[in-house]
Amino acid sequence: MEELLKSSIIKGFVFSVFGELGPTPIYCFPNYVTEKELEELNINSKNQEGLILTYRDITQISIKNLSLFISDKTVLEEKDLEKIQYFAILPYPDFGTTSLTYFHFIRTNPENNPIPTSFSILAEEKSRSFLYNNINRIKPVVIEFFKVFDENIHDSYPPRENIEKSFQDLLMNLIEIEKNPSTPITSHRKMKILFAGLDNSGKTSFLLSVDRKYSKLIGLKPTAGASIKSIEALGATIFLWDLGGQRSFREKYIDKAEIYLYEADLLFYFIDIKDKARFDESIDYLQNLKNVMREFNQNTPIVYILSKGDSDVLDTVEIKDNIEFIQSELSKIDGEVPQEIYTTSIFQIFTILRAFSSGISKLSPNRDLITHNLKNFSMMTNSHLTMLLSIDGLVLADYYSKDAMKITQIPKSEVMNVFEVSAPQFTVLFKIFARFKALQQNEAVFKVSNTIILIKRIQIEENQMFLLFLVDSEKNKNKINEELSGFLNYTQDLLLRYIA
Ligand SMILES: Nc1nc2c(ncn2[C@@H]2O[C@H](COP(=O)(O)OP(=O)(O)OP(=O)(O)O)[C@@H](O)[C@H]2O)c(=O)[nH]1
Ligand SMILES: [Mg+2]
Repeated sequence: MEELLKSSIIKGFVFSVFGELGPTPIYCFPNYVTEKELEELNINSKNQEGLILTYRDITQISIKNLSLFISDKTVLEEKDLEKIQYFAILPYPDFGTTSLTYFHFIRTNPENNPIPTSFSILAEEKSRSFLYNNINRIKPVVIEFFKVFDENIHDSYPPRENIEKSFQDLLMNLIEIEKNPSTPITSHRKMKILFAGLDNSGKTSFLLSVDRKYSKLIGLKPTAGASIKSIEALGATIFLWDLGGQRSFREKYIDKAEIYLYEADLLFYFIDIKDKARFDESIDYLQNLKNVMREFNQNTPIVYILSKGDSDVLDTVEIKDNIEFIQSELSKIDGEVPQEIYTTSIFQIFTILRAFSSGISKLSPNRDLITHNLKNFSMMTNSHLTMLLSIDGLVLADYYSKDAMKITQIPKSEVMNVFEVSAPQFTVLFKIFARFKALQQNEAVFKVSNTIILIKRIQIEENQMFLLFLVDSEKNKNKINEELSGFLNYTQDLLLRYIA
């Protein structure tokens, strides 16, 4: 096993539980070294290729992992605990590794409470794109492994020798994935996002809006073939492929799918909501794209954009019928109404940013655990609604309480929309005022009828982000300030590895 770890970009495993004495490492591969052994290793330092961890190191890893997971102050129903499972990608700069960590509860015997556990697959930091790009293949392997593993844990943990073979089998399964990764392993994560849909469906306009180059929106020409641009976001390079939608180009994408559609991390599919005459043609094209992508065995998530939903037409019977028709057509293809459908309009730039950020967040393995922490933080600080936004106004995570609807008197179906659409505008206001030094502190307060919207600027290493809160009164600020550093402490690493 030690030799296998040396040859792989996977450098080690650490399994820990939250036991009676707090976070405790149980199994570690390669085995940890004692301080004395470490000294000897340092003296004749030829044996340095593998990961060398002391007991203190693996205790540090357990503490870091488990404090992230059980930051939960809310008492969950016991039966729910066993359903909870998260994956997250976390940095361990001290050991030159990045982990894919699996969190779940195990029940050692029926009388005891489920125990929180963490299992970290430590990979070389410079090869961490492997974890991001293959996470959907790694996840089922790990979940299957623990189904069997959990069965064998009763009142005590079997000795390491007895269990090493099963961890070795797990490692071999992961090495199989490493041998034919879905994307070449690089030191910098690169992503490919496709923008497809018929000609004139609004793809290029959407992209220009994302780019904030509003002035270029007038007099757009149809896109000839694929136009590729890249943006840097949250530490990754994201390539945006605008696939011009005229028929001849569409045929080319399908014929040369290995260039255009291969290795796509995400697809935005556009349907012009006003152009009923072409709905069938558009659904056919979508079906073709999906068929080809299925052949590549890539599970590319799709975000549907119903474009040209300008506010003056959105409430008309015609457009409502069109939206309903498209939803039912899409559910015929997918087996259910897809979750990610956004109506956008270039006249409301924030509808576009919101759809875009929902797509980006789909690329983050850490989103679920961040959301979990944000919920916890919101409950502790009595915030009815909380959002975490990137400096560009992308919504990285959000939380809504039932009270949010009552207080704002916005109907349930609308409250999320209203805030997701308006939150980025608050960050823009904040930035404008900050430039004029109108803001003394890193926060701003907006009074909206009898509620308060509080915006705080936060710093996560070199990245600035915003937190937006909906609270009853300014008094909540104290509680928020008290709890903020704790929240940032256990969320920081998740944010640093959000997508890259
Ligand atoms: N009213 C309205 N018009 C829009 C909207 N989005 C795009 N348009 C218009 O639709 C037309 C086509 O938009 P494009 O963005 O060029 O469409 P495309 O999908 O890139 O087209 P191809 O490059 O040929 O595939 C332009 O005249 C845009 O101004 C919208 O939200 N509302
Ligand atoms: Mg175009």
